[in-house]
Amino acid sequence: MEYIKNRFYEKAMKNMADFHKLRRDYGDVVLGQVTIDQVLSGMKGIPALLTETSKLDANEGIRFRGYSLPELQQKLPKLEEEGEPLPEGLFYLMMIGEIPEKEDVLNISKDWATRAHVPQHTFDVINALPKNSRPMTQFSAAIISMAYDSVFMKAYRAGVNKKFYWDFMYEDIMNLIARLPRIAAYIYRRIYHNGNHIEPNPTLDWAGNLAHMMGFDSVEVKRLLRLYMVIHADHEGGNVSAHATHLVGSALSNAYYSFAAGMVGLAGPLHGFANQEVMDWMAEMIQQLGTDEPTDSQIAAYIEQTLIQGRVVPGYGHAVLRITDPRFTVQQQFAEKYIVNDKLINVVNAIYRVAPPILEATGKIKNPWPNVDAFSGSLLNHYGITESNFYTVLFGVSRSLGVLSSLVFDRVYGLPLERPSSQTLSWFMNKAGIKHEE
Ligand code: HAX
Repeated sequence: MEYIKNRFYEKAMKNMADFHKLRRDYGDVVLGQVTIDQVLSGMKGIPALLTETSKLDANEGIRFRGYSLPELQQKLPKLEEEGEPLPEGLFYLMMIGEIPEKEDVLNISKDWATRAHVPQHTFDVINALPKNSRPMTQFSAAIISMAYDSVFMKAYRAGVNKKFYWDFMYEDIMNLIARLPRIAAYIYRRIYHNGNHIEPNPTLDWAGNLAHMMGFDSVEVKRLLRLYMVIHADHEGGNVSAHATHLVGSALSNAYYSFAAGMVGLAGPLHGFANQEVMDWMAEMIQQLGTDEPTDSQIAAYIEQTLIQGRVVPGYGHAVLRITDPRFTVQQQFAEKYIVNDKLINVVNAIYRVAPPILEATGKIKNPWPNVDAFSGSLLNHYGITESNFYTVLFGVSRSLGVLSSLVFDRVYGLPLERPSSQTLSWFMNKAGIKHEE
C-alpha cells in the first residue's frame, strides 16, 4: 500500500516548492482588509488558513478538490453500480487531488483493515467511564488514549529531521482513521446493546464495517453510512472541528491530540451536536403538538416559539453558506430514492417549506436555509439507528477523513505555530475612533 503514500509524496512535493516560493518571495502581498465586524463576528471571511482538501463557496456549497457532491456521487468508485461512493475514494481525492481507480480505493480499504487494531487500554479507558457519559466524551477520551501509540511523537522525540515529519504524521493518521469505526461501534454497543460487541470483518469496506460492528448488516444501512461518511468528511479549514485540529497540530501535537481537540469542538451544539439537537427539537415539537403529522401552520408556530424563547432553530443557518446546504439536498434525494413515506422525514420536509421565510423575516439570521444536520438524523432513524445522542460520533468518524488529511499537508508545508494577535476592547474602540470608559 506504500504506493498511495508515494503518490501523495510526489504530488505534495510539487506543492511544497510552490508554498516555499510563495512564503519567500511574495510574503508581503496584501490579501485584503480586516474589519472590526469580521473580528467580532468570529473571524468570518478573513482569509487566514491554508487548506487543500476542500473549499466552501457561500452560494454553491462544498467542493472537494474542485468536485461537488453530485459529481462525486457520479465519479468516485462504488462497490455496486447502484450504491454510494466509498469514503476511501474521497480520502484519496483529498490527499492526492485525483479521482482514484476502484483498485486504489479497495487498497485503502485493505490498508485500513490491517491498521484497525485498537489497543486494549483504549477499551479500558472507555469502560472506565460511566456508561451514561456522553458518547462524544467516550469517543474523545478513546482517541486521546491512543496518543501513546503515536509514531510521530516517537519520531519527534528521537530527533527526526522536520522534513520527514509528514511521513510519520501520515502513518499516525492512517492508523487513527482505520481504528475509528471500531471505537465508535464499541461505544455504540456498550451504551445501547449491553456491551454485546461485534468483531470487525476485515473484508468489508471502512463504512460497511462500521455498520456491521454497530449491528447493521443490511445493504441499506451500509449504503447510507457510505453516503454519510462522504458528505460529512470535510468543509474547508475554518469550521470548528477542522480549525481546532489544525490549531492544536500547529504546536506539533500528534494526530491523536489534534483530532481529539477537533472532536471536542464538534461536540458543541452550534456545530456537530446540532444533528442530535435537531432530533430533540423535533421530538419536543411532536410531543407538544400531540401529533407526528403536524400541519405547516403548527410547525410555523413552534418555530416562532423557539425564536421567542431565544433559542436557535437547530439544523438551520450557517456561518458561510447562503443557500440550502447541498449536503441537505443530497440526503433529501437519497430519501426520495429509497424511502417511501416516513413520518419524521415528512416533518423534516415540512420544516424546510416553513422555516426559511420565518427565519429570514427576523432580519438578523444571515442564512435561513437548512444545513447538513437538518436531515441526517431522520435518515439514520429511518434505518433503525435511533439513538440520537450517538449521532455526533458518526459525524466525527467521517470528519476524520478531511481534518486528518489536512494535518499531513500541514506537516508537508511545515506550517508554523499558529498565533494570531489578540486585542483588548479599548484597542478596538480606539481603532474605531471612540473612547472606552473604564
Ligand atoms: N435559529 C435562530 N437564530 C439563528 C439561527 C437559527 N438557526 N441561525 C443564526 N441565528 C442567529 C444567531 O444566533 C445570531 O443571533 P444574535 O445576533 O442574537 O447573536 C444571528 O442570527 C446572526 O447569526 P448568523 O451570522 O446568521 O450566524 P452565525 O454565523 O453567527 O452562526 C450558526 C452560524 C450555524 C452557528 C447558526 O446559524 C446557528 O446557530 N444555527 C443553528 C445550529 C446549527 O444548525 N448548527 C450546525 C451548523 C452546521 C454545522 O456546523 N454542522 O456541524
